Amino acid sequence: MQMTMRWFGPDEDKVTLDYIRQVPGVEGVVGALYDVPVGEVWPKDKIEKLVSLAHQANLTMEVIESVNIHDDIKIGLPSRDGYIANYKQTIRHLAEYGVKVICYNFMPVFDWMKTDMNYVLPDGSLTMAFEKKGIDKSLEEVVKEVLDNSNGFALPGWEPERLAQVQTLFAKYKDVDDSKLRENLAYFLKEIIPVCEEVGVKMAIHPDDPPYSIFGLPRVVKNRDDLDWICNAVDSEANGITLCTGSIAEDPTNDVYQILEEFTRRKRIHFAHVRNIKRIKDKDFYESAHLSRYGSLDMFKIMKVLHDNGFDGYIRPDHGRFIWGETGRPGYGLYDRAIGLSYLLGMWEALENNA
Ligand SMILES: [Mn+2]
Repeated sequence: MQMTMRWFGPDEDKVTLDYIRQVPGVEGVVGALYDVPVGEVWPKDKIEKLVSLAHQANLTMEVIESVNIHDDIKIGLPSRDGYIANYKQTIRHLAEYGVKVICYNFMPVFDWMKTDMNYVLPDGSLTMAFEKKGIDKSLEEVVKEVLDNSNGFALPGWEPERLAQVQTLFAKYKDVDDSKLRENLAYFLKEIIPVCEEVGVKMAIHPDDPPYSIFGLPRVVKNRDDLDWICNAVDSEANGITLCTGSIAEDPTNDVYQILEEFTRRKRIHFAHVRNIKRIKDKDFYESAHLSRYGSLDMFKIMKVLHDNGFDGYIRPDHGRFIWGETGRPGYGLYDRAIGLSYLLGMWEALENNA
């Protein structure tokens, strides 16, 4: 197991590599290029520069999150083949610089959805929350609220230029239902997985966030059966999963422990986002502190299932709250992620010593 933290690069992140390297137990950062338009090839010189910054700080950069997928691939337009060719080239380039895992998602329009970016907890800390009443509004209002409350930081997968045309984007997806989206995902995987096998890269799909349909959009990474379908679509270890405990547990009918156990055993979980959520009512929730007692998930059970089934991929604490007056990109402050990460490592050490 390798513990990592997400890092948004030298220009986009308040949290520097110098700070990250001081968090005990962190071995690597999860990076990405944010200045390459979705669908284009990631140039080697930019990758080299980014990876070498991590190496200079004595950190690995073996996981990329994310190489986003162009809408034309998800919609299944004839232009997808060009974008898939670009994606293959990006995979080859990343492999040359030591990248082992690529996290991605296959959600139309929105990469994730929260309705409150600065939800205040009783102890005064700030976190992100999702409440159904927050999306009972016009699309434009929902988009504006997320973008206006990002504390001035760009949000991954929420490119303002793209979302300025949110109605046009929705219109493009009007003929794409679950089965069509699934077909388009399989088409994409059949194309790229052989390249991944050739260069030693593993793809790792992130579950939908939230893992059910919103605004009538199709969803194909919601639960155990979806993950099973994806794994079988191309039966290769290179066709894997980023198991995000928070996202998958947003649907209370998902058994996060059983899903973790099955797909760890099947050697398909290459990357784990380990965070806790507190269910408020129905499917409403907020992102709590990592400790089990603050949320609805049994974090020890999560770590034990990973450990006992031979997980040897990458972990990151995913998100943290804002505490001690820190501000920044919602979910990605330094302090609470560092605390959460230490807690996860503490449990891992106990599991190792007990084994
Ligand atoms: Mn996640």
